[in-house]
Amino acid sequence: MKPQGPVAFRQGKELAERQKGAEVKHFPVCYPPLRQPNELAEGSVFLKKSRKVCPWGASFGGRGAIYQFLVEIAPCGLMLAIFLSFVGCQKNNHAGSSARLPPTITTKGGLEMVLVPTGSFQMGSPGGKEDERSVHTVTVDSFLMDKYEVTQAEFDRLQLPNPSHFKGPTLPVEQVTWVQAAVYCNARSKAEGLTPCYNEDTAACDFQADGYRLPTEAEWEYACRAGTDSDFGFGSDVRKLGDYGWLADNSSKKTHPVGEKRPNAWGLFDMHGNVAEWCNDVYDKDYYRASPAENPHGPADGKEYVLRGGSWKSPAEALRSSSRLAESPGFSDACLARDAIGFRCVRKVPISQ
Ligand SMILES: [Ca+2]
Repeated sequence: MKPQGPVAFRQGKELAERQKGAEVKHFPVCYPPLRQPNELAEGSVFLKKSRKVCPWGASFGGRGAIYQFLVEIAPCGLMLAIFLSFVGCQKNNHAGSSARLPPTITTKGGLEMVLVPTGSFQMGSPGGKEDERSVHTVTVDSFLMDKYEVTQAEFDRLQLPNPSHFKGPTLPVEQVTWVQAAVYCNARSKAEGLTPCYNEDTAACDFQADGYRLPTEAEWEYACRAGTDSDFGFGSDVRKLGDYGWLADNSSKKTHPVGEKRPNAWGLFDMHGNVAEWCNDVYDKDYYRASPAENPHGPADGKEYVLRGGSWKSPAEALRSSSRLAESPGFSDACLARDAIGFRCVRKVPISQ
């Protein structure tokens, strides 16, 4: 029998097809962590401006973006040597001990990615919300992660429709469904001659493929922590949060160009705030109680996908490294915070590198 994929994906895909070209009529309240006292008023304004939702239709792939490949900048051999050296130094890394930045590469498409080293960390937070409290040791393999949130210029480059509310080439793409994010991943893979990770019919992710995909929830938290075990990637002093991210307190109710705030210890920008970021995992509040210790990929099924990092309209609490959010993949509840939802990509470390 042909696999049908996660319930969440099927619902998102069906909804996207139903709503293609439809007028937005109703925006129910979204998940609590992103709900602010003033958001209902903001949402009312947004409703008047909105015309369409879910521009992704039935077409998952096949977009023939044509552009000239750029040359990989990082010398492969030297980079591998540096990377392996760095990996050896990151085992059991803790707050304050990460002095060296991991290497970065520039992809054929011209984007910078950070070589996140393999390692182990404590996932979750004993003082967090209920779904974070089953703190457990997780080990993840090394991977490449976008240094910045995916921008609207990137969608233009790959000739994909820009779904964003706030327009600007250096702004992160938002109002992007999980499905649209997966479409982007596949398009970016094809444009660089890589094997797409996502099955176009089932949304199943091939983790062995060399193309782009969304990070697992474990990869995301590991990268956000960057060797720390504190509330944020820079420590636990919430007064410093504004130096590292855009949140409700400093965003002036909008997204901001990626990379304007300070990066974390591994050189990743906007892991706290600006746009909340889709992960590859289906969300389950109890998943931590029984998740695998090595490279967990999330539950097999569910109605929502994981969002991480909080956003420009979130309180500080939602920007914590371990804070978990979730949303339906196609905004089936017409989430009020959709203009605060974006993503970044990861990719396997190429053997040749
Ligand atoms: Ca972010």
